Amino acid sequence: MFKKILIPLVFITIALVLVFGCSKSDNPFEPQKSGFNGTVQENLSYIAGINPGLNGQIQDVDPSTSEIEGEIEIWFQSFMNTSTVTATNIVVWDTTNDGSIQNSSFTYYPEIKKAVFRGTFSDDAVFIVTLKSDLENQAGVKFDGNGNGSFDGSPYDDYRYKLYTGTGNTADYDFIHPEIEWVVPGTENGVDVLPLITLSFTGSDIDTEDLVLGNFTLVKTSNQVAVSCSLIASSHSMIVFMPKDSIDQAEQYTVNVKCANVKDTCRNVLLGFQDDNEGWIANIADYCWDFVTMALDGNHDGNPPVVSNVSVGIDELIVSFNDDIDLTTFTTTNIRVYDNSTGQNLVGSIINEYDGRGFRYTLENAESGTTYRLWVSKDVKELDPGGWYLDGNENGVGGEWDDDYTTTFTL
Ligand SMILES: [Ca+2]
Ligand SMILES: [Ca+2]
Ligand SMILES: [Ca+2]
Ligand SMILES: [Ca+2]
Repeated sequence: MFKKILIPLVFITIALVLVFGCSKSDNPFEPQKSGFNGTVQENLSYIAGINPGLNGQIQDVDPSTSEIEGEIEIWFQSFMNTSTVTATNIVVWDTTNDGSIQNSSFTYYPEIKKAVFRGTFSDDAVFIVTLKSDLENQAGVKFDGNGNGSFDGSPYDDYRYKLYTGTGNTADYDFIHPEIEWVVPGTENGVDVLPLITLSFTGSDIDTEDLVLGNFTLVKTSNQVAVSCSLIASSHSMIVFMPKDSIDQAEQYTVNVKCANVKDTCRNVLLGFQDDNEGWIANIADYCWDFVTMALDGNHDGNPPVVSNVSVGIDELIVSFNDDIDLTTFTTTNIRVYDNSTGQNLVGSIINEYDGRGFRYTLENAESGTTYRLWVSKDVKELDPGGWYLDGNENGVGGEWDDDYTTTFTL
């Protein structure tokens, strides 16, 4: 009797090691076991074990036939809502033959929290087991496969893993979403008027059929008019395209990538820029960035203004810019000085510099020893011919959401 109990226990322990011992990086759908405290999703760790384990081999339980009669077992930690533990929510797919499993049956044993999938599996193939996020335990808790602490539904919160038969290689199939690794030109100015626009992708497995100009567009930022482009090259890791004709000098352009339309060869969707996206969620946002072309003659100016110097004079803060500023933008809305610790506004007057490239902020209300913060809005604008908004983060493109300028000073 003792032996009978012990064997399944040992078996589950082995299965646990197989489930949880696998490299997490290869399986972004593994449910999160930690973090997101205080959220509904924190108790999702209700897979106790699987057999075969992650990337394991499906055994032939009937060697007397040439087919592979196999069994996939899944143990849950929680008592499940039995109406959700169905063949609809636990799906097995043959990726090698792009089909479902022959002669399949599905059984759930609620008293021991175990689900069993049986069927005739093709030999030398790779299979994906998908545990859909609609599976829930008796408390109504569902999967959080993408590990973001919120319920995004299937397929985003599904949990998937791979199995194989014979010579099938589970490494042939991955669940890793590609990201944009780098772009050229980046967010910058001085860009050639006939630029080669290049994007590099992680993973080196982008489906080149998705690398079409319908998914990668260039528009003039001011009027959103599309620029006609030519596809120069594409590969599993890169796309290069360029305008058919020279674009305008000293103008801002926006590159837009329809990430949701770009997938890798295993149908994983492009998420956006590397480490700077929301993960695998519904409605993946387009990725876009701006650049400014070079000025080819003296009648044009392709350089957004930046703050070139801030210094404390006698009773005044002296702020200089590197270009002629539209002085009507030096307003109390666009320029403020705060007490850095209390956030209280320091009342003062704005006096325009005679050279048109700066202002002074009077400090008659400032107190010695106190640290203040100067804030200049991105809405401060230079005069024509540039007419650019402030480039507070000094990346060569003005007026971006994070182009306000701030600095602190102590009297
Ligand atoms: Ca057999
Ligand atoms: Ca989620
Ligand atoms: Ca300028
Ligand atoms: Ca900027």
